[in-house]
Amino acid sequence: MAIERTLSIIKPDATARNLTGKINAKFEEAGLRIVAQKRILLTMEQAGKFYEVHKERPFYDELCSFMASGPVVVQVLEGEGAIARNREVMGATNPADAAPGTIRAEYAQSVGENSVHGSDAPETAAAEIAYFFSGLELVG
Ligand code: FUP
Repeated sequence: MAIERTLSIIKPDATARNLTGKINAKFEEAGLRIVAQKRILLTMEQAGKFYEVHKERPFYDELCSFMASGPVVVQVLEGEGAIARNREVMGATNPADAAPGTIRAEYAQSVGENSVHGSDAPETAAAEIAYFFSGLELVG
């Protein structure tokens, strides 16, 4: 399995509850390295562009409002098969379905306020990393 990079976001419900360190520990325990990280406040427009793929979905407006409601921590995780590995560590979108020990099982509040985002494929990972980070910010 190749070394990959994936885009992770610690969402506003988690930053509000001071869970950044606990979530980062889950990544590191799973062998993922946090090779870039910053805490930012998204505008509605920036959140909307990030989630453009969901534009026609009924939850789109609520999702964008939530993502702009407080600080998020955007980060690049690196490791063997990092895209799939991160999604294992995150757990299912709905915390009710998330496996025990996953971030969403332990910390998510609902399907909307579910604490973390992770890229779902190599193409989306590359696009999402480039959305938030410049090459100069990725030192490995
Ligand atoms: P995931 O890849 O697990 O983050 O899930 P999706 O790409 O399917 O959904 C992206 C985000 O949309 C979720 F994190 C939360 C939100 N969402 C809802 O609010 N309601 C839904 O029914 C599905 C997703």
